[in-house]
Amino acid sequence: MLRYVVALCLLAVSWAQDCQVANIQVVENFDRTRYTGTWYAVGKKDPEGLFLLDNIVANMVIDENGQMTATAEGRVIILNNWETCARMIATFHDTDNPSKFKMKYWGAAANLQEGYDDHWVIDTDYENYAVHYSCRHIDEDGTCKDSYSFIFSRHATGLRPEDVATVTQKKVDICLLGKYRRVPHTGYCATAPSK
Ligand code: DAO
Repeated sequence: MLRYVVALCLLAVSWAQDCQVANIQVVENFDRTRYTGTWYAVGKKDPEGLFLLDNIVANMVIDENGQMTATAEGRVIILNNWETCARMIATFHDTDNPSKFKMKYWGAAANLQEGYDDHWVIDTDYENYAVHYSCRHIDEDGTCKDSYSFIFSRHATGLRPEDVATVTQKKVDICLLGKYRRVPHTGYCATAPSK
């Protein structure tokens, strides 16, 4: 029996580290109601052709049909060199996994990015942190060729010290450790012209 448990553990560890998108583990028993409200991006791994730079805040809502939607904002530079606060809208489409959504997003105004990305909730305690993951392009070997990931916090100041180890382990699990940058919150979107 012990041998089976050890073998299963080893299998789980190797799955977590083979960087196959298909093997990435997401949070269990995801509760979309508890996920609603304001999340501050405090860390970000950028995709190719990065869009949101900093001051990134998302507000998750559940509409009358039970569908998860969001508004989000963040500082961007568009049209070569024009800095503005992008106000974005997103709707989340359910998949057969309750922690894995497809996210359709667009700008409140023209010239902003739009798309249809994965939105996977890797982990969250709902009250302090959430680790998000999106793979835009899976490589031929099953690893992700173009991903982005937000580390969300309920606190604009960052993660609580007691959550750092958990979040770091999740970064390892999704093969993105060392690829994040800190996302500052300076109040830019409170004063900037919006697009
Ligand atoms: O910033 O480079 C990037 C990619 C992010 C694009 C997604 C913007 C949509 C905002 C909605 C986020 C809600 C979690």
